[in-house]
Amino acid sequence: MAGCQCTQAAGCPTVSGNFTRLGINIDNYDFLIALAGNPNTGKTTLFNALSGLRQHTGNWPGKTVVRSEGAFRHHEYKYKVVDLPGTYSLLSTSEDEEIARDFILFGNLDCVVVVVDATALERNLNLVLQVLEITDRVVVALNLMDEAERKGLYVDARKLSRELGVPVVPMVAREGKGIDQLLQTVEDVVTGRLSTRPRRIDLDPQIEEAVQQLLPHLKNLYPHLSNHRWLAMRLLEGDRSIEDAIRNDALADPETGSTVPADEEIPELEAALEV
Ligand SMILES: Nc1nc2c(ncn2[C@@H]2O[C@H](COP(=O)(O)OP(=O)(O)O)[C@@H](O)[C@H]2O)c(=O)[nH]1
Ligand SMILES: [Mg+2]
Repeated sequence: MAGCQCTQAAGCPTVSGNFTRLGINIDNYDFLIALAGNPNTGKTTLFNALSGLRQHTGNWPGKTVVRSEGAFRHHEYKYKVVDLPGTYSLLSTSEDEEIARDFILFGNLDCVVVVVDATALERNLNLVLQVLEITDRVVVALNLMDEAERKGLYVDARKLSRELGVPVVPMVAREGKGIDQLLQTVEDVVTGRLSTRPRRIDLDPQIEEAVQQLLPHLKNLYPHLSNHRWLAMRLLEGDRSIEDAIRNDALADPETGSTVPADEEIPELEAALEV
């Protein structure tokens, strides 16, 4: 069982900065991973298989949504794994989507495992592509392969992996099939032995130009973040939750605290957004 048992991050003496906001208990682990995916794809089945009884359930800080985290070891590494709420997208239109999105964006994750239903790939790939826009440390767990077979569907995992630019591991989580390969693949990604090349959408040249204008400002403000391009795209779309996060200094580095230049930078950001 993880060391910290409190469900209220604010009352936990071992958490600080962004970690408090995201509700991560700082335990002794080498790598932090999250399970994302549409509802009913087998995330919790996989989560249970990975963490067994080493689980801790609470709420996401300030939310009514249940948060489960567990710990496991594979080879010489200790992992913390978080079971994210099931979502069809990361557009932040519901509490679940917001939690999943913020955790993938700001949770300092070493890898996101996106669990997909092999019998409903088209619907599931929507979320995969959104996660690939945010991070390149992604492994796709192609689950329910038994159901796909039963329905006469053949999914070519290698081809899918080439198309997506990230590893795809076929699985039957309920029977424990594919878990070894998944863990080996996750290890390869978190240790940097395997580098991914996520498929990303090409932007319209005018939007690309606007993104390029925003990037230096965002990099300057948030050197600790790795997804400046994604932030720029959301700002150009007029995403209120990201605008608010910038204004409220919610994207600050947990190590150094406040993003000091925010007051001077916001007018510059706004000017860049006028293009
Ligand atoms: N046939 C089959 N069923 C599975 C598999 N993995 C999970 N399930 C079942 O799918 C249902 C949803 O699983 P769950 O882990 O709760 O999905 P979640 O909503 O993504 O957390 C449960 O009835 C599981 O037993 C699998 O690989 N094959
Ligand atoms: Mg679940």
